[in-house]
Amino acid sequence: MSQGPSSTNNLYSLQSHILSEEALHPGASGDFSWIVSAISLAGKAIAHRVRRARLENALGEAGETNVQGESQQRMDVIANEILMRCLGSRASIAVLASEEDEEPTIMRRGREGGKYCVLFDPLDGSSTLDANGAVGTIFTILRNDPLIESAEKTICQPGRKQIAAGYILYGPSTAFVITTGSGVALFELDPFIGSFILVQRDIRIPTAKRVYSVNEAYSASFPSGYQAYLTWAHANDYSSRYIGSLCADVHRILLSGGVFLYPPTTSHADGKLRLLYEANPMGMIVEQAGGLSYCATTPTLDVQPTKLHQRVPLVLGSADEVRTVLRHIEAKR
Ligand code: P6P
Repeated sequence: MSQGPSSTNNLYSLQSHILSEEALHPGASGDFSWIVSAISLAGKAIAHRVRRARLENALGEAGETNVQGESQQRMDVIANEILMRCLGSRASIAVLASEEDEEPTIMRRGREGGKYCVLFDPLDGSSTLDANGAVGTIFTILRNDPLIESAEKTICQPGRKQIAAGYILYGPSTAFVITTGSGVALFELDPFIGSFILVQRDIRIPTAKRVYSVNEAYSASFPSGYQAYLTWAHANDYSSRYIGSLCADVHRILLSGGVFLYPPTTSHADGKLRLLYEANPMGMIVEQAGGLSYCATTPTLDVQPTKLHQRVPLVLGSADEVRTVLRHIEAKR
């Protein structure tokens, strides 16, 4: 993590952080910094629209079903459009891919340039917006390979190859969490100056915390190893916290520890969460903060993706807590 000013007494913005990270890479062109800057701009614009959504009658369903077979919320469409408009103008982007779009959007291929691919879930958890719940934008940045013809093949890279990952959580405050592979930094939006201000650098997840986060309504259909873990947790004074919005559940675990589980269920035999733009970015953040992230018994970041909207089971959080879940899964294999 770059040695910028201490986060306690100086005003240190996301922009300053990006530029100081860039300075660590001699010869950096600034293309990557421009992309993070575009995501920051999109985050501010989406935060504004999320906060005004009820006043502007922008809540509820858009009347369409997305590629996931889920009913699209109007705010999903608005957030997706904002991200496309902010990122589309960056010359360094070859491919954009969104949870909301069936196919990747090819911006530049082959000799047209474009060093990076950006994948995102524009507004994860948007169905909780009607109840004023916290929602988030999840993003990941990959290198482009101009020699690979297919855009989908280009972005199907294991999570270990991500060069940056993060999320923007629209809650009581707007939090911007990012890692570029050397620790995790937390910024908070100061709406009065319109900047994301550094509040914590190099976040470390507590190695243990007796809190699990899972939708227990589906537990009867969980594989037996996950059921055995829950039975063990119930007998060992664990408490449960589940918001049902991935960014909010992960943010709580990042700051105070615990373990998040989304096991295979009857309706989602491979798990519900998407590998490329949900599990991988969250997995990189959690690993960079000293935690663990697994898809069944494989480290999330080692899973080889095969398609853009591929779903996976997910267990992530405090290292000791994830190991306890894995022990129960292994014992029932
Ligand atoms: P369930 C939101 O729809 C989401 O994709 C994630 O944000 C969240 O972790 C999960 O689904 C919640 O799923 O089945 O518990 O409602």
